[in-house]
Amino acid sequence: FAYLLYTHNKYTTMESKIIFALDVYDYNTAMELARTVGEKVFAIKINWPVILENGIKIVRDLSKYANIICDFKLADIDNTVSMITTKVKEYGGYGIISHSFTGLNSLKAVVKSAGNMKVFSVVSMSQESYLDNITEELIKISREAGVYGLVAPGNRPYYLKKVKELSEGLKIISPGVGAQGGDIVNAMLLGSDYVIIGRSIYNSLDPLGTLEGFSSSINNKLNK
Ligand code: NUP
Repeated sequence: FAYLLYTHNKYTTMESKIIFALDVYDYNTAMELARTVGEKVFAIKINWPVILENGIKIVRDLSKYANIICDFKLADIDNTVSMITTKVKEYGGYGIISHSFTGLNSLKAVVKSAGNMKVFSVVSMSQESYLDNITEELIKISREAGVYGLVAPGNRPYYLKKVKELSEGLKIISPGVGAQGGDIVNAMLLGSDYVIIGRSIYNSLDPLGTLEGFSSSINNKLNK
């Protein structure tokens, strides 16, 4: 338990507005990227690629360098989402991402098993083909379930703005910046609290420099 407390927040720059999406397969590559950028980001978000290759234990290993958010996009019955969430907590996850279209009971089960972990629910996606017709209801369900934050697209301004208007103080984290065409400053101005950036950073020749470039573009434009 003490180990978990120690790893949480120890190294991460809480002021950073960037969540790094670490979508690689290879263990050493993942650890090296985490070591390089961990101190400069709010959190590192991992997804199925790195888990399928390495197993859940990598959450604990990566937690040495940053808060880890597990983007598992849970979408199942209450018992199954509880079992998955419990495992993520056991391995020191900082946060977990769940879908919300499965409804209140399922999302409540995630929040309950998450304990101190932050739960973020997807209410709109960066994929243009996402079915946005129930976004308003998804936000309502999310609030009722007691999630910490919402996932809303940083590359689709209309939907990001709409989510922000209905979010009532829930944190908004936004993918879609960089490789998917979204602009970091626009996303922040429209209401994202944190932007999620993957390929633009890990595919660049200088991941740390690229990350710092994103950070300074926020600081330059938003602090004026
Ligand atoms: O709507 C979403 N869009 C999206 O890209 C919800 C997500 N969770 N993501 C994830 O964010 C996606 O799976 C990937 O891990 C990251 C974006 O990465 P990139 O496009 O910056 O490389």
